[in-house]
Amino acid sequence: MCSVLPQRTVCPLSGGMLFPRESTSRDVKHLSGLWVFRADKSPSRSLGFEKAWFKSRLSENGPVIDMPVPASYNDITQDSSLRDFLGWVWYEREVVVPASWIQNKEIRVVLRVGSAHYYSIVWVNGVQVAEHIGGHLPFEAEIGGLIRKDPTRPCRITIAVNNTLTLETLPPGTIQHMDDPTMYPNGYFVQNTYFDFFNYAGLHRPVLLYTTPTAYVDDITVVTDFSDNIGFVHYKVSVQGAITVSLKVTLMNNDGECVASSTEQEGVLRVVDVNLWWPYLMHEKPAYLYTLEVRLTGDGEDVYALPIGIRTVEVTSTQFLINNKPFYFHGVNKHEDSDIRGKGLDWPLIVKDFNLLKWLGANSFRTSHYPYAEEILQMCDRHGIVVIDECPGVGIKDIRSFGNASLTHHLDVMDELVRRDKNHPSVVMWSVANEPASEMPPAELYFMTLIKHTKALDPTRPVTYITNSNYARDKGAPFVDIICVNSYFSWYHDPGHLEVIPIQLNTQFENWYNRYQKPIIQSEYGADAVSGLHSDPPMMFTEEYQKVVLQNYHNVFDQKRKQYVVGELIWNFADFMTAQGITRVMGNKKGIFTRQRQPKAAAFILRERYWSLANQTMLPSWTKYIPEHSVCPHLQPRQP
Ligand code: BDP
Repeated sequence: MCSVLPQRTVCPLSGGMLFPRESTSRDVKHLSGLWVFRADKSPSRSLGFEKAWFKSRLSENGPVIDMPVPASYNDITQDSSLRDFLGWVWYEREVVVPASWIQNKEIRVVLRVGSAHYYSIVWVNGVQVAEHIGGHLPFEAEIGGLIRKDPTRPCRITIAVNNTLTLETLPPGTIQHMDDPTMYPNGYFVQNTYFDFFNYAGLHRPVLLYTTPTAYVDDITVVTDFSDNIGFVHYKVSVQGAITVSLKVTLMNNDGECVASSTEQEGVLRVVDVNLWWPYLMHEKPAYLYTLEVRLTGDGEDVYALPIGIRTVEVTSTQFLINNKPFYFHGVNKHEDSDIRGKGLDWPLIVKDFNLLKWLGANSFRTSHYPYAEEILQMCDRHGIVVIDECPGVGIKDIRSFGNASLTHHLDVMDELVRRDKNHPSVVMWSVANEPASEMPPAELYFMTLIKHTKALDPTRPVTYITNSNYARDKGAPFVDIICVNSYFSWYHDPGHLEVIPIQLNTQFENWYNRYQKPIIQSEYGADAVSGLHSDPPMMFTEEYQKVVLQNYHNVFDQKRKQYVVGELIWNFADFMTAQGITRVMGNKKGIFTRQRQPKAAAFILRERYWSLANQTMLPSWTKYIPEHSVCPHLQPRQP
């Protein structure tokens, strides 16, 4: 058995992106709630810049409306021109900052934007403090100096966000101008995208202010390992603003007891009788988390407490191993998507989705097709849901999106993604793209560079991209650790012909495995079903058809998972919104739950299957567990 991921090194640090947490040395002030908003509907979309809307209150230079943050702005009003708007929108919020933040010059005040889709510029009291490209990852600016300039004024934060996509953005898109006056109004243009979800925009994740001392913990990188009952936590702390670094690193178990400590900035902590981080349904105590507390002393005290899980991930030619045990992904693909909120972070929705995942017996999901909120990954860490973490490389279909500018941006996005998510035990693999045109000649160099780069950033996790291209023509497959393949037999191919699934799926697996000898995940499969639509014998778009598609796939999975198939992820967890088009009825209906999270018939099929798979794949030592969510007596775990 040969591991392709033998190294356990700590990746280099350059500027951290630690999640803002309160501590004895740090405050957090959330700015969620109502912001002031205006879309710049001027023909050039640049009136806001010409008139410098950032220089004074937005309400002083035109009409404004209320806009909730976090949320996409598209579905908040009754105005279809805002739903389908292209260009700059302007958000503003005034904040009263605690006096202590102003008075104490030894405090850094940081403004953090969790996600602004797609391109954004931020001003504080009229001064530009940040500019960020990319809609799914956080960015920050230190604003202490600025707000101290005039302590009597509230701090006015203005954020302009533009949802225009180009051939060099991730995801890519193009703007098409329609110049024929007999067909279109003057100045008419539309945005074309090559992905299948609505291009929601706005401030999608929390915006907040947090403080740190001027000498502060900037980044922590943790890589874990174990041998017998000893866990090893390799760590590295990056400190900024301190002349001399003096610190204490303490690892605490989940009872708050110290299990290991050190005063070195970089080192290895040894944990006796280690509790490993196990996925949900694999172990009776899944998702065990320790806390790594870093306490900086000397020039001023800073404390940061990072939850960590001790686990390993490896890939062989036929298996995916977590803690040296075979792991089978039985999970879902999701979207950040819901009624009214669009892609806005919403806690009731997040908790509901995790309850549904557990009800389903799902042990994993893929963040199709962009990085999800950090808050969601934290839930995965805490509940043992395994994550394939995908970057927004979706819809790379045009040969011009394989150029240098695109690649450079893609590499930057992977830097940002790995920096943000490297310490999550739930994240077990990076996906650098979904269904790119990987048969095009430039794909070979592009993916070789991208995958090598990602492995250099993080040598401890496998890297893949999701393909639906032909096995013989796929240029990037030689570089991935795992083949992830999407297919829609009897849907996009041979629509209505359920009988072709067994043979075509079998051929798909055999071809890929024989050519590359790498484990395979069926990273998407499914069929649209309009909830409440029925027919027997099954016809396309009914709940029965969706159910039978799944069952046909499952029969083949059951043969191949004995060999080299290591996972199955349904497309999709829930119905989701897309651009309007003749193949979409109010969005994509391949969800096993509706957009409102009610189950279709397929959800019950999948639930039976996933609990049964859990029953077969859990660790033998775990014999007393009765799945609290299962109502099916025949799905109880095996007895001793
Ligand atoms: C797959 C894409 C996914 C689509 C799905 C579909 O990866 O984004 O939503 O097809 O058409 O190929 O439902």
